[in-house]
Amino acid sequence: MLSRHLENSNYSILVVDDDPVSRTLLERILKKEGFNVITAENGEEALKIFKNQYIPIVLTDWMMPKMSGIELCKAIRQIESPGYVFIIIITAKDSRDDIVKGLEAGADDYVNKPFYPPELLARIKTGIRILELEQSLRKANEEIKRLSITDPLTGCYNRGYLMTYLPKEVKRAIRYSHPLSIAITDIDHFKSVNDTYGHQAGDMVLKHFVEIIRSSIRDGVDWVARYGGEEFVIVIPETGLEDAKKVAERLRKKVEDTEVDIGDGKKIKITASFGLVCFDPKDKKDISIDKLIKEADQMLYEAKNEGRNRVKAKIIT
Ligand code: GH3
Ligand code: MG
Ligand code: MG
Repeated sequence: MLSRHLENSNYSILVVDDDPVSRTLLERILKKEGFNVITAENGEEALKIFKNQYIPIVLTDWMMPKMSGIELCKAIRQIESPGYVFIIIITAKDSRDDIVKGLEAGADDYVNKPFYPPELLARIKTGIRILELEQSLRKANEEIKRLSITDPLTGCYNRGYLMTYLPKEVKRAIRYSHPLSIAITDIDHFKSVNDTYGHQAGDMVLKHFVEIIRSSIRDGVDWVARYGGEEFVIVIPETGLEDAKKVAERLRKKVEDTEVDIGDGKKIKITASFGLVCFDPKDKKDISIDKLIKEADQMLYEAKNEGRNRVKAKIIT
């Protein structure tokens, strides 16, 4: 009894009825079961409440002034909510055609007036089962979506995300006429880390490297994606070449200065090279992702050639 009460208290129910006696009766029954109850006198008022807050269960009368239960059902189904809304129509109408009409308007279930409280509560319980199922599906979908864009080793975005979202960054840069900088960074002599300390140590270095990048870029604006083995692309929106150079230089320095714990009490130092490019819509109308990456790759190649552990940068013209 007590645990059911606690569970029910997780659910709010919107009771919509123009008749104060029915409304109060419903409210009393539901509150006794532990539910949070919110009441409204007609569909219009209910919709206003609903638009301000997601309420998972709605019990509504059919015939009401201003907005009927049927219209309310239809309106609720048009709203995008963070979860499913289970709607029960409580009505004196009980012809088969009325029932069909109610269900077609978007109701999940109906109860005849005068209602038998245990039946109503049992139907609400059915609704809760559906709501729980929907929530767990929603969570599972979110997790799948998260995994599909994440590099499992380092936790940063993967190449698929990069190829989907970098074009959006370019479009946004063009739309607002703001510069966009990107850097490709690659750990120097990483193969020798693997060869000397083993693949597992190499993995720890990769994780550490990404951690440094993530903790040093603007949260929610700049982002990093794994482009290939030990190559990462850092996207720095709304940033011109000079400021982006400072970002890359700061990262380079931090990588150089930080020791990486590779287990067994061993610590090593690494360095990385950076190829940085800036696309400025003021100088150039448009750019393909291929070209953007290719140009950054070229800069990275030069940074490697000139001795590694450095930033090479240019404006794309
Ligand atoms: P450079 O300074 O020219 O970049 O030399 P490098 O040795 O870093 O470059 P190279 O591209 O020859 O080596 C990259 C190495 O990265 C080879 C590959 O085995 C290793 N690698 C790629 N992905 C992973 C990974 O997920 N974990 C580990 N441990 N190593 C990886
Ligand atoms: Mg390398
Ligand atoms: Mg490489």
